[in-house]
This record gives sequence, structure tokens and C-alpha cells, in this order.
Amino acid sequence: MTEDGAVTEADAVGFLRRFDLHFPAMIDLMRRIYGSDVRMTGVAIAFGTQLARYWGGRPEDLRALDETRSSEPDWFAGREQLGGVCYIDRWAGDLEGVRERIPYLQELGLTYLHLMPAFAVPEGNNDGGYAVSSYRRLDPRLGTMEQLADVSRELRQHGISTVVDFVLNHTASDHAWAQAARDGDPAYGDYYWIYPDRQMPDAFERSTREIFPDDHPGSFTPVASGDPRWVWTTFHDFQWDLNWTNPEVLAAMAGEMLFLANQGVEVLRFDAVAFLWKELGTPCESLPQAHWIVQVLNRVCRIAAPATVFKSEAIVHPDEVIEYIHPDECQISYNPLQMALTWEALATRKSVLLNDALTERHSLPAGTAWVNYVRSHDDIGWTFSDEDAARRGIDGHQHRRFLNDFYTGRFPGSFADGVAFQYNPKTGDARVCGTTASLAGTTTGDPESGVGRVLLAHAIAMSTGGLPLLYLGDELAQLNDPQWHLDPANGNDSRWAHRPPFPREAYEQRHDTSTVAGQIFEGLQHMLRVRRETPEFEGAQLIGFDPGNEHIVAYQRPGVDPQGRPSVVLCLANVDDVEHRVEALTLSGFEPGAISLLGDHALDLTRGVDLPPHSVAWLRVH
Ligand code: OTU
Repeated sequence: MTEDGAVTEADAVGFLRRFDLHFPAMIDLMRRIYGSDVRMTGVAIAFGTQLARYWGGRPEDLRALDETRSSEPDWFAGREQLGGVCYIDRWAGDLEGVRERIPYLQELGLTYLHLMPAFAVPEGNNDGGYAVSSYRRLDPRLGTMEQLADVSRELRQHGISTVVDFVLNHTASDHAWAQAARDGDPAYGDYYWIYPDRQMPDAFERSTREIFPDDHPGSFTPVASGDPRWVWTTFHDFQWDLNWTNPEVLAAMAGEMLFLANQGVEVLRFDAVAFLWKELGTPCESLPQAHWIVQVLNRVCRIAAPATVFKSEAIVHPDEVIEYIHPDECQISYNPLQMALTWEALATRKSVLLNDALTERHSLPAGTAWVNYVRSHDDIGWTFSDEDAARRGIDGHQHRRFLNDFYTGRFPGSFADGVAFQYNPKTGDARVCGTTASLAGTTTGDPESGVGRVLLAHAIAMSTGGLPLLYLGDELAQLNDPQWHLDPANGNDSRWAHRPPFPREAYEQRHDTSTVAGQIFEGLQHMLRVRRETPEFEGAQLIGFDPGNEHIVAYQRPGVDPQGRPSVVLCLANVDDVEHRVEALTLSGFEPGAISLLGDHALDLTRGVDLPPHSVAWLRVH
């Protein structure tokens, strides 16, 4: 690169080298996906020019980032990494408001900021931005695309990577492509799954799952009222599923993706990625082609925007979640199993399912990482494996029913103040909504236990390895929004219960530890500091540990201590409401002298370790 940012010969050589390396793999994948589809050749040839054009238009600072990241491709697994997520309007008003809050993000130590979808959307209900009318225009209430590029540059200068959704399973029904399809343009008709009558929809619906049954039954919606045609809509009727069996869709969406990457978006969150491919007679989820499509897009970025990282949002069975995670597919992924089982452990006061999952399902390929979260903007679904549960004598179906009852406060003695989501009377399925503080019982139970549970849940997300992701507001003990159902645009979508506006009062109280907000804020800050200072927390290696007590979550993080000596951080958390103990005998494999990292004091393991209710211990042992 020259000083004025122009492309030099060396840059061009670099691009061609990456092209040589990745383009053949891209074509192989496309042949696997599209077989002998005649449209494939034209698309493949056009791709070459498209890649060169987007790379040529990539701003100088991003090309510099491409270079830096090529020498540290797994930057996201560092122990200094901390993510946050927010709705721009609810948290800060607009993009300018986000810019003004950068000092607070720095106070928190954030290195990654997921801005919830900010694209142009239909009026009224737009699924919190997940109905995208244009990938190149923002909702004017939030800002402009130029502002997003500016804010992401400023965030980057402060060490914060911008994360934005790539909503690739569907567009809004008023996207220009969808409008053309509705008007009968055959080229755009092929961008979606549109059928003249109910014959194919009925056939598909014999094997698909209902995702938003409160919105509409099945997977299809009439194209318009009075129109005999049906269109595939996995989610809301205003979200039309894209037809990825059409190679033109791949080319068009690759262009939208590179456009976003060139605005300074460093991580793209692949929304609802499991649903990309549909095939008659299958559940139309997690089919092999869905993976190959993401792999093509991964190569597209490797060539034309190499700093870009993909995050998988597959909230599915754990065997399927893991299939999306690979350096050549999605480098990072939500960890829905750990999230769900953390809440499961708090409800049951038992650690067995979580300990099993950590021991058996935590390990990932090199060059990838989990995004560990306590809750997201979505509902909590109980995505554990029925087989894993059965091995411990637990019936999955009944256990999910118990967890739903527990977290919606219907179970006698429950501490939780959650709201049910998408209860399906046909199957008995449901999910749960609520902010972390509301679900953990800071208001419905005794506040001290509630605070303990909030800190415990975050401690797990911070210490198992991977990038911890805070839902901004949770660090201030934000409660459910009691007004959520008053906004007609929210429909009956109870997820809005846990998407409240910025909690100004709690924010003012954040250093006052006589308040719940202050206890949680300072408690989290302390744990985050210790995490950053603990080299054993680098990377994601985790070894199980049997604490000899069914109420204690336990695992080991092997590494090297600050003196360079091989060591282990033994992580313990008591999910029960009474004190428990790890016996000396259980700890006898370690040297007697240990250090409590959170308490900053020495410990004699021959006396065993006592854990007060909801407490966490991170012990450096040898
Ligand atoms: C995602 O979630 C988004 O996170 C939601 O906010 C959107 O509404 C939805 O896609 C449509 O864009 O069903 O309840 O993995 O669990 O993708 C949330 C499958 C959802 C789904 C997930 C989806």
C-alpha cells in the first residue's frame, strides 16, 4: 500500500496469491452444491471480477487490518477479549449515541461490539431488524451507512471490533428482490421459494418444524392477500426465505456480504444459518449444502476481505452446532449448550449435565472459539441432547417442561421471573424470555442469591474458554421491561420483555455496591480483571473434573502460570442455595498449596474447599 492508500503492485500480488489459493476450492464447493446447473458457469466466471472489484474498493485501514490479522488469525480466543451486544436505538438512541458511549465500552473492557441489525426495515413489526429491506441502507432512525463505517473505524481505533448480522436466510418481504418476485419477474421469482398452490408447501411441511407458531402455522405464507401463490417463510410472514439453490442468489449475497465487510464490519453473525438449504422429505435444517454455502462465503472473504470472521448462530442440537465451527466455515459460534445448561444447573441446583457437557462437548478445532453467553436477545431454548440427559436418568421432554415452568415462575418456589415464548400446544414445546437479573431472581427471590446467580452464570461464560459476550444492561442488573407488550410493533413477541431501554439509573449506581446494580457491575469487573491477568485462561483447553458433589460445577483450565510453570486453574461453582464442600481427598492429586485467584489469597487444599451458596472459586493449583 502507498501512503495515500492506493493499491500497490505488492497488494495486487497478494490478492492474486489468495485468489490462486482459494478460488479453486470455491469452484469445487460450488460444483458440489449446484452440480450441472447451467447458471453455475456464468456465476463462477462473474465471481472473479466481483472479488477483484470489492477488494479494490476495500478501504486502506481495512487492508492494513487484513495484514495484521493474517499473522494472528485466532485473535478472538485471547483472554483479553470481551464482547457486548446491544440494540442501537434501545441502548444509545442512534449510531451517534453509540459513538458517545465508547468511553463506557472501554470502562467495561469491551473488545467486540455486536450492533443488532440496523438495516432499512419495513414499518411496524420487523423482528427487531431481522427483516432486511436492503443490506446497503440503514434504518434512517439509527443512522447512515457512512456513519456505520465511521463508528466502526472509531471503535477499531479503541480496540473494539464491530460485529453485524448477516441475515442471509431471508429478506424482508419489501426488499426490492421480493417486490420484483411478487410482481412476477421470473429472475427474481427464483430468488425465493414461491409455489402456485399448496401442493409443494404441504409436501415440505410434512417434515419441517414450526419455528414461530405464534406468527403462522407451518413454513409458508400467501405471497399477498388474495394471491394464490405461497412463499417460504420459516420465521415471520414478512421474512421471505432466500432460495440458495439458485447460484444467482449466492453471487448476489456474496456481494452484499463484501459490501458490509468493506464498511469495517470485522465479524459477521450468520443468522439462522441452519435453515439455508431445503430439500423435500427432510427437516430442511443443517443439510450438508448449508455448510458448503458458508464455506464458499468463507473463501470469498479469504480472497477479498481476509480479516473478516464468521460467527455461527445455530441454536440447534449440540451435535449440529459443532458442525458449523471450522476455520474454513465459521471460526466462532454461539455456545447455546453451555448457556442453556448454566440455567438448567441454577434451576435444578445440580451440576451434572453441565459438567458432562463441558467434559465431552467443549473441545473445538484449532483456530476456532466459542462465544460464551449467559443470554442473548433471543429466547432461551433447551437445546441439550436427550441422549446425554437419558444417560443421567433424565427424561429430556419432561425436563424441558420443568425448565419452562421453572423459568416462567409457574413451578412452586421458583426464583425466576421469566416469560414464555412460542408455546406450541401441538408439541408442548416452548422457550423462555427474561433478562439475566430477572431470570436469576434478583427481585423475586432473596436479592443476595439473585446477585450470586448472575455472577456465577457470567463466571462460567468467562472461564470455560472462548469469547464471553455480555448483553449490555445485564452488567447493571437490568430487569425485564414491564411495558414490552404495549408497543403494537412488537406483536405478541415476548422476547421484547428482555430488550429494555438503557438503564440510566442503574448505570449511575454502578460503583455503589450497596445497590444490586453496583454489586453485579463491580463483581463482573473484578472477575474480568482476574481473567485478563490469568494466563491459563488463554485459548480454550478444558479438562473435566469430578468434584465429588453433584451441586458443584467443576473444570480445569491447564496452562502456564505467570512464573512460566505448568499449572492448572481449577474452576468451581456451587449452584445450590446452601454451602457445599470439595473434600481434601478429591483434591489430593494436586500439591497442597493453592491460590484463590478471585480471593487473592493462599489456600491449603488438605483442608478441602468450602463453597458458600452460589459462590465461584478459581484456584491456581499445581
Ligand atoms: C435468529 O434466531 C435471530 O437471532 C432472531 O432474533 C430472529 O428472529 C430469527 O433468527 C429470524 O431472523 O428462532 O428464536 O437457530 O433458534 O436462528 C430465535 C435457529 C430463532 C433459531 C434462530 C432464530
